[in-house]
Amino acid sequence: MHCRILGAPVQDGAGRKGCEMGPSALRVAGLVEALTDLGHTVDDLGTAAPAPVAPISHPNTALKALPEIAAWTAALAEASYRASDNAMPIFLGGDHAISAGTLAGIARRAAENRRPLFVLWLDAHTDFHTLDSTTSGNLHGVPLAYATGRPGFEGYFPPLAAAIDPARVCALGIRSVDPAERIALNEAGVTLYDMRAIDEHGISPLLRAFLERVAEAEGMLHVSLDVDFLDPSIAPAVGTTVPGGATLREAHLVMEMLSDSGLVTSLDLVELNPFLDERGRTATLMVDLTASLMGRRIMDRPTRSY
Ligand code: EXY
Ligand code: MN
Ligand code: MN
Ligand code: MN
Repeated sequence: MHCRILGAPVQDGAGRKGCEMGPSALRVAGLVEALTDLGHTVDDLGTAAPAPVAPISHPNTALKALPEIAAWTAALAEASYRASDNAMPIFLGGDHAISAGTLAGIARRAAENRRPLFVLWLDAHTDFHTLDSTTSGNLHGVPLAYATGRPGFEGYFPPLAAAIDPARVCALGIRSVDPAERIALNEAGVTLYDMRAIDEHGISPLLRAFLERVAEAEGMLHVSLDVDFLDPSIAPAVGTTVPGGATLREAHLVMEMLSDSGLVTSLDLVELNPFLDERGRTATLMVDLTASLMGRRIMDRPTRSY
């Protein structure tokens, strides 16, 4: 497969600095080599450049870094849209605010191709706040709300060429949802599998049901992998750790099932904060999970202790 890598070192959407180093850490952890070793052709486009913006004020005074993020996501959306040949875009965060841009760009591409777009959101959080409902003001908590067309982003984030249908979103690994998100999620119809559902049923039947919907609709599938989907014991390098996350094998099973499905058309790797890592173990795990998504089988996996 032809993959196209784009780094987006956004960190102002998170509560603590450090995600700016994410793309470099993933490259140092061998992302490109892992993909080429699997026989993929990799174009590494480097890093999206920020666009200068005039400062904007917003009634929610908790908001931080609004103009910068809006500009970043616009540039990213354009880049992902422009990269719309049959290559598979892989976006390297940067905090999860970059997915406001990646989702917007991919949704535009799906609409032009007249294909339904599905999203698998692998995260402890639903990132479903609006600019009005967020209380932390951290914009990594809003990308899914923005991309599914929730109100209040007009004039602050770029207008969407196409909104993603929230009924085509599956959030897996959830274990930290704010009250305002919970209300919105119920109304929106997002398929929400929290860690209780995973513990009770296992990953396989939950993910299989979603993948059958994608296949049935001949849809495109965007996967957004937030480091904090994983349990902090195996992935400490993220600023928003939540105990009780996915195990190493649960995470690899998700990726192996996605690989077998052949349905994935784009990927975000987000929230890696190398400043919080321990000898690159989290970056290495994210690369290994990407390799599983891109076809590496368990028998071919290098011996590692994360
Ligand atoms: N819901 C909380 C907030 O809005 O601040 C926590 C968001 C964490 C977001 C990280 C990227 O997943
Ligand atoms: Mn090429
Ligand atoms: Mn997230
Ligand atoms: Mn998260």
